[in-house]
Amino acid sequence: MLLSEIKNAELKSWLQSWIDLCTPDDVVICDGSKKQNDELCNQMVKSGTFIKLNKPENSFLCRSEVSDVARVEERTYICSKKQEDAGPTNHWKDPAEMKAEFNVLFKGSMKGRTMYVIPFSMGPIESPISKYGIEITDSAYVVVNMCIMTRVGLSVISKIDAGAAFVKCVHSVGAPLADGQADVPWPCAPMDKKYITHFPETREIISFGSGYGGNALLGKKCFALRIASVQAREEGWMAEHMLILKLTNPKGIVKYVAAAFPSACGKTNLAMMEPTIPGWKVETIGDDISWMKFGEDGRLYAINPEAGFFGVAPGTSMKSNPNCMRTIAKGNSIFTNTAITMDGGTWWEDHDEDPEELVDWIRRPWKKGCTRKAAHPNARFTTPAAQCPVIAPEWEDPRGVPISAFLFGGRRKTVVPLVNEALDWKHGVFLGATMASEMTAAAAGGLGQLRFDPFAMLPFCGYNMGDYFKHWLEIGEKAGSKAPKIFYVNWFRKNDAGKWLWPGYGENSRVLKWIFERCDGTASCKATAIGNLPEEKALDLDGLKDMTHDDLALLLGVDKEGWKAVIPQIEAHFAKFGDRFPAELHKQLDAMKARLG
Ligand code: GTP
Ligand code: SPV
Ligand code: MN
Repeated sequence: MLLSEIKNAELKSWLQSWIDLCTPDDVVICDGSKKQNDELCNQMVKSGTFIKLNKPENSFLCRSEVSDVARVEERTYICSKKQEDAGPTNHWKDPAEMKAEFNVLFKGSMKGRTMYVIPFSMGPIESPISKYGIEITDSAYVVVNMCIMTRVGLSVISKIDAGAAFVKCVHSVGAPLADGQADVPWPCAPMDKKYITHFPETREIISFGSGYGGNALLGKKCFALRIASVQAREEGWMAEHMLILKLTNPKGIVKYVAAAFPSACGKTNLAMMEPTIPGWKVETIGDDISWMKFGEDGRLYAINPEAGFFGVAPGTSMKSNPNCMRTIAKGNSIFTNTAITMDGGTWWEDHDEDPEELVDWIRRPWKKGCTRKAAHPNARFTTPAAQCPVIAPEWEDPRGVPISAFLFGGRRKTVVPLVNEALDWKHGVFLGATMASEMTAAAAGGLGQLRFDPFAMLPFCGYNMGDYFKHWLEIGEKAGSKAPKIFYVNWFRKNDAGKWLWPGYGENSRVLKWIFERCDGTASCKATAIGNLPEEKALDLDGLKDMTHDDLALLLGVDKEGWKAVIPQIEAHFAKFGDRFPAELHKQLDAMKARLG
């Protein structure tokens, strides 16, 4: 397709203004075809950006520049007109000032490169819940990743030509090439030039200087969460950092569950887990993002706006996540910052294979026993969701699937029990608002530090989080008795010796079973100061090895002193939001204090 064939005047003039500013050598409209994809992959193999792997088939390894390995929250901004609309948890810049700065940064930024124009749909192209975007980028790596993660095709341009709205996404690696200058495998700009910016009022995203993940694949966190959360609040729906799974009990009864865990805290794993308890089945709808709207029956229906998984590689194995291993074994995948084996396969920490020798992600020789990590902790695979052997047949149903339960969770070594059911929706919103987790390698900086990460949305809420809490309370009002039940889970409790108390992964099905049966009102619980917890006998522990009563008592107990100790931290966390904060959550905190005595 040629630029001149685009009919929509707004799209045409927007594209032209960026072509004029960035002065690329060439402009290519992406059609999502296999042919174009193969050409780009071959071109990246030639240029040294990609290595074609011997296995799995049609798959590639890409190694980034060592400083461009994760989302950069410090360089991420919400550029709303008023700073208070970005709120205390977001970095903010004035939209006019930011654009003035971009006029300098983007000037000639694509010189020596091709500008790709990617028309994409978040959600099935014909779904009424879906939304469209156009991403401009000067990175072929971004194009081939977007072709896996979203639905790329010229039919999106037809929709826009016919008047459909679209989110404007602009991305440049920020590394123009002077005449005759040789390219590097992973071009990017220095940290102080990187910007990941969002203009919620005009539905625009502008990203400069990074080529990695959520910084560059703009359909994902930038659009499907930061911009979509603003749209969702205005239009009465929800855009959440949640996996969606289908849970079937031995009688064949189905419930859909959506779970919000912070980055690298277990969404992909839970979404496609293999239950260890007989007769139960888990199938996948999505592993990272959920868009939910009310259906005609008053229930919340969820779609997965993505088409692929951009998953954490280290820790993924046939033991922890067999269905994910089977998904990537089918090929058609991109591996970023993993190690490469001597026979041209990929490897990362806790992989099933145990090779003697490797080349690590920074291209250094690596031998078994070496204390250095061979893969970057945030190394990722990009793989088509359709290849997942347990993808639910209805995963692309344009109507979405009705949600019965929301799970919140994070990494907590201490205090937080294995599972806790909220007393009601408002208490559930309190649990979501007070979520805290130890930081992971998914974002640069702060590894291991405990931070509040409400609803796993701290880095992804595109507006004032005080208003976001109110939106959650309003959704509950609207849903009434049809609201999903809310639970808080923690797979990451440790004992004093630093060992996991809970085996996790497929064994989490025991917790899912209790949740399923709580939704049906058939499982028992004990009321405690923090919520409803399972008694030991209510949790199916049949066949669970190496679990002592002492461990279980810790996992299913209420650490009253531990909870009392976090109250001042919760108070300080709530105080940040000033008058945008809903009074209801102060009431919830007071009620918890009273229950703790
Ligand atoms: P993002 O893609 O960053 O949003 O991450 P995610 O939430 O999808 O996390 P993912 O499922 O990729 O898990 C991240 C890490 O947590 C991996 O190293 C897993 O092995 C580990 N993990 C996942 N589930 C469990 C569990 O039940 N127990 C333990 N101990 N570790 C887990
Ligand atoms: C996350 O960090 O939550 C991710 C990876 O899912 S990224 O796409 O880089 O945001
Ligand atoms: Mn994520």
